[in-house]
Amino acid sequence: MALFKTITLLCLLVVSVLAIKGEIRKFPDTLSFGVATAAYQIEGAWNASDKGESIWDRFTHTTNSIKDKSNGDFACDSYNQHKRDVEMVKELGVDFYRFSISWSRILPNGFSNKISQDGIAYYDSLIDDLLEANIKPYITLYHWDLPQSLQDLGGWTNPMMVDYFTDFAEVAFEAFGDRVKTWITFNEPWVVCIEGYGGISKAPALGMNGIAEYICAHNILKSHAKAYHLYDDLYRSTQKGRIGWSLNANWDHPATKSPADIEAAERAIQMNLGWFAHPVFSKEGDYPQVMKDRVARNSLAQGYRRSRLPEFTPEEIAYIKGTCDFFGLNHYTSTMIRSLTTTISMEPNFRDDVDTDCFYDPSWPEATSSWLKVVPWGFRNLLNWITKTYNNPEIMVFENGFSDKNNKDDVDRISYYNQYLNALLDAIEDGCNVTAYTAWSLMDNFEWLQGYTERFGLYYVDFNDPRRPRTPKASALYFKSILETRTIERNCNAQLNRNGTG
Ligand code: GBE
Repeated sequence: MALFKTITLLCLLVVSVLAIKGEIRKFPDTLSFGVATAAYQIEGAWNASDKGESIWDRFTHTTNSIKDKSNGDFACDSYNQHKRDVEMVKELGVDFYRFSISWSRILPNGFSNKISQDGIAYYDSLIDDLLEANIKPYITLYHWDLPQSLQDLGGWTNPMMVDYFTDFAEVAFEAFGDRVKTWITFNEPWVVCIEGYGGISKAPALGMNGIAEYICAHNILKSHAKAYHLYDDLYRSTQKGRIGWSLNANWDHPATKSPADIEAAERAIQMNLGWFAHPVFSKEGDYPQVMKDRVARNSLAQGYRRSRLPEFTPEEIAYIKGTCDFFGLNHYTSTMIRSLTTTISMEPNFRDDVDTDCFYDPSWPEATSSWLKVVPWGFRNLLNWITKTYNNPEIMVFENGFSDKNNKDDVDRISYYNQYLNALLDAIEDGCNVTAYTAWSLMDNFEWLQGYTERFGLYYVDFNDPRRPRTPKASALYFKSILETRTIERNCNAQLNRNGTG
């Protein structure tokens, strides 16, 4: 691609000019870079060969929930175009590519008695092409696309899922573990449970607020731990890989310096991130104390005979503790938190259990996604909070990114990455042990409820063209130049603004 090379050279030139104008900062050699995607968001081929139906197939086909009435039937057509995907990943010059496996593509009915040879062959080929290009494959086992057959049995509210998930994980370790050395069991269990079980904005849209999300999380924690122990007991010594999961978290910032707001912000982080992180990363294990107290208090006031938050046995607490080789983090944005003094409503609700008022500071720059504001210092604070709270774990950032509507000359995305990568460097200088940074996403894709109306890609995908051509956006070239030099200018935003393009 001659054009690509020319533009790259131009970008490097811009960076050098900036070097003269502003400070250039170097990334440590211990930090590796990647890009990420997820199966349902890119693959398409929803019923190719013997693939089974997933909850996202069912949800998009049978509800009216997706903003542009679209679905992932065809998506980016990566099932047929993964060679092009690998080419792009290679062009960017990243160290690793994080993608997810579609459970129902390799186990069509959800169970491990029947393994799809075509499903395995697809991921085999993707993995081999990546390795050939000298890019490490990082696999997410569960990025939200449960086989519908398992949903029919209750999905994550069914304790049997612990075994079914572990079976699925074992099939993946057996098939791919000779070549894949980084495993992520679950992507954002908070989103799975809060949005899919408590709420209705992700499949299966159960909407049993205050009840189902806690059961879901309980079973996912056990599923994760069991898959971890399986890897640890049977595969680690020969395959020599690492395994963890990836938790989503905002930075929750106290709206004022009042002790009540400071306490509320801490409670918000504990009951969102800590819900999943405390059982695994804290010294004591189990759910955070503040969470156990709050949910129990509200449950009793609402007339329940026990807390809506299930309890772990001491054996389970010990079994779950320590089941991550790294702290996987997906981070995009921040929230302001104020304390509330609500009277307890009789309808159970996770947000009432947390009992804080969240809002966005109106001064924060916006993305297209309503929940995404540009707050780079929040990233630095969050990394420091994790480092302090969980005794300095190795942190791998598995997602970070910015959405817009339809822009190939995406200066706002460049500015976002510049600011967030600077914040990451600040955190490393503060002493945080961050070893991976991942941009979401390699390319525009199916953005769940938002369909194709919000774009996160470094590569532009033309969803009106049946061939789904991909073209690098300005941000792809910017990312590439960062990877080539392993440096970043301190403030490209000011530069963009000065040029009147930001
Ligand atoms: C990730 O989640 C996903 O892993 C990825 O699949 C997705 O494409 C990408 O982000 C971009 O969205 O009104 O504040 O309560 C908050 C990102 C919803 C984490 C959205 C939940 C972002 C956490 C809604 N957020 N999400 S509200």
